[in-house]
Amino acid sequence: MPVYKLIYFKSRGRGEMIRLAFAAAGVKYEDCRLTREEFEELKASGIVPFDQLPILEVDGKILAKSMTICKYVARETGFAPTESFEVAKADMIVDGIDDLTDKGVQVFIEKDEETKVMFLVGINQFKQLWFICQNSKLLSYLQNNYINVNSGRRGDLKKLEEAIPS
Ligand SMILES: N[C@@H](CCC(=O)N[C@@H](CS)C(=O)NCC(=O)O)C(=O)O
Repeated sequence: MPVYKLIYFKSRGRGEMIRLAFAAAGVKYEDCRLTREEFEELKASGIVPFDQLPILEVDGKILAKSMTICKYVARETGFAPTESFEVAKADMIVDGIDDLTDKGVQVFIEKDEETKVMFLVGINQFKQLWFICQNSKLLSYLQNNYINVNSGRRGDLKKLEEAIPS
C-alpha cells in the first residue's frame, strides 16, 4: 500500500470527500491540514499544481484536483466500478458533487449576509443535490458513518433531507 498524504486546509471544503473516501475504504493516510500561512509557504516551494488545494501525495508524487483525487482513491481501494456504463454513472455523480461544491464555496466566501442566504436557498432547490442524494445514498451514508449523533448536526441534515423532494 502506498504512503498517502492529503494536504488541505483546516476545514472540510474540497478535502472532505477525499477524507470520506479514505475512511469508507478503511485506508490509512496522513491528514495534513494547513493554515493559510503554511499554504503560502508550500505554494512558494513550487510543488502545488494550479496553486490550489487539496493535493494528494502518493509516495511523494503529487496529484491535484479534488474529484480526480477522489476517483483515484476509489479506483485504488476497489470502490470504483469497472464496467463502462457504471464508470460513466459514477463520473456523473462526481461531476454533480463538483457542481454542488462550487455552489457551497460561493456561500462560504460570500461576505454579504443577504446574498449568502440567497445562495443557500438556491442550493436547497438545486436539482443535483436531490439527484445525488437519491442515487448515491450520500445522506444516509453521512448520517450513519460520519455525523456525530451527539453533535446536533444530525438535525441539520434531517432538515436538509426534508427539503429535498422525493
Ligand atoms: N477544482 C479544484 C478547485 C480547488 C480550489 O479552488 N481550491 C481552493 C480551496 S477550496 C484553493 O486552494 N484556492 C487557492 C487559494 O485560496 O489561494 C478542485 O476541485 O480541487
